[in-house]
Amino acid sequence: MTKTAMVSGVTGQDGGYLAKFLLEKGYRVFGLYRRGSTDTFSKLREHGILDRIEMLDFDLLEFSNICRLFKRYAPDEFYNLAAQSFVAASWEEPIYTTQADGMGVLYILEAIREFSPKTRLYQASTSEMFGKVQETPQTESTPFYPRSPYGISKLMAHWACVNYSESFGVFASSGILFNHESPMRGKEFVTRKITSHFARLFTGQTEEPLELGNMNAMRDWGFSGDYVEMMWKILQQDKPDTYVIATGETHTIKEFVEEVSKRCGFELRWEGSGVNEIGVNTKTGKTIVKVNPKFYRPAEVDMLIGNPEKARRELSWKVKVTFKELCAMMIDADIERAKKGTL
Ligand code: NAP
Ligand code: F7E
Repeated sequence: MTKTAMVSGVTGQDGGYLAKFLLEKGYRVFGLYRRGSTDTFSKLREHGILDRIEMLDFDLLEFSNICRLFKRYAPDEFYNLAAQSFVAASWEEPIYTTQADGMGVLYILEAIREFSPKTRLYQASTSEMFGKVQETPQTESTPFYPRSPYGISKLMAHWACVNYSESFGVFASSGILFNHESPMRGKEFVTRKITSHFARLFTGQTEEPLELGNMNAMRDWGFSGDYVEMMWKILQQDKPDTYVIATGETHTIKEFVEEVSKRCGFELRWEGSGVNEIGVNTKTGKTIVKVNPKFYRPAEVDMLIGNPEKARRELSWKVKVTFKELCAMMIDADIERAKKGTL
């Protein structure tokens, strides 16, 4: 029989890759999206899958809507990717972030418990729960220390999944995913902010320098297209569990800039330090990167690096796209878009 999967947050970066992956596996896919005044389906169109997904209205804050979805469709699998996912915004919107990313998950768990107890839930947990890291590298047993309202609300959701599994037998699993990027990444996140700006510099569409915050922060960056397969694998296990998905490598924001810059054929030289640090194109003498303290965070997560040993062992997880390949993939895609006028 055809399996059914619901994907919340289907209009986002991971939603598109996951929906595509599930369609290729033969699933009937319901895409859950929130109605807005503007079109949010562009990523699904770019993936070429919009007409193969059954799109349904969904909002994390609307319990009655969530109950109706489970009552009507009782999907085999539910992937909860919907979230206010931008860490920086979570200090500006801490209450909304907590309602959506924390309470929203409780609504889903309650609806499953009440109306669809056989549904398996995948919850999008995050390395932001490790925040001010208590151990390096981070594993499934590293103590949590979130550093933002986003991290706190995701931690609440994470424990709610563990608790509903233990209390009511709900099949609720979490992937603690470290940063993962792609050409479909939102432009507010640092990697895509860098590649979209460098694509415009490269094609001569701007001469303005790229403004960044803390370039010394370090992240364990993987490719979204690889990580969605792990979400699916996590739900195919015999019992609910938690898995760290990461590459096991970490890089500074500055290294990401350098890699992208090199790919564009720019020679970059760093001058100054702290808020006065700039990146100069040695050929033109122009400043192409500068610091703007406006992008610093009230509390930073300085360094993340995951140990995906459990996923390697139990899910046969292997890193396919390296850091260098990821940078190249993202800048190449943005240069193509810039040339076509679709950036
Ligand atoms: P994303 O691109 O920001 O997508 C978020 C999705 O959630 C969008 O489809 C958005 O819809 C939807 N959404 C936001 N608020 C909603 C609400 N109140 N009700 C219903 N839908 C709502 O995020 P992503 O990078 O794909 O990440 C997917 C999930 O993994 C998120 O939960 C994120 O927190 C988590 N995560 C991401 C990473 C990462 O590095 N990417 C790492 C760990 C965990 P609109 O299109 O309407 O805005
Ligand atoms: O920041 C620094 C910033 O916004 C990465 C989300 O998917 O991954 C993501 O969260 C780092 C931070 O991602 C700028 O201070 C410097 O240290 O790309 P980001 P994030 O906060 O790591 C986790 C795992 C998630 O779960 C989240 O949903 O880059 N940084 N300058 C900057 N960041 C941004 N955005 N913009 C800058 O100008």
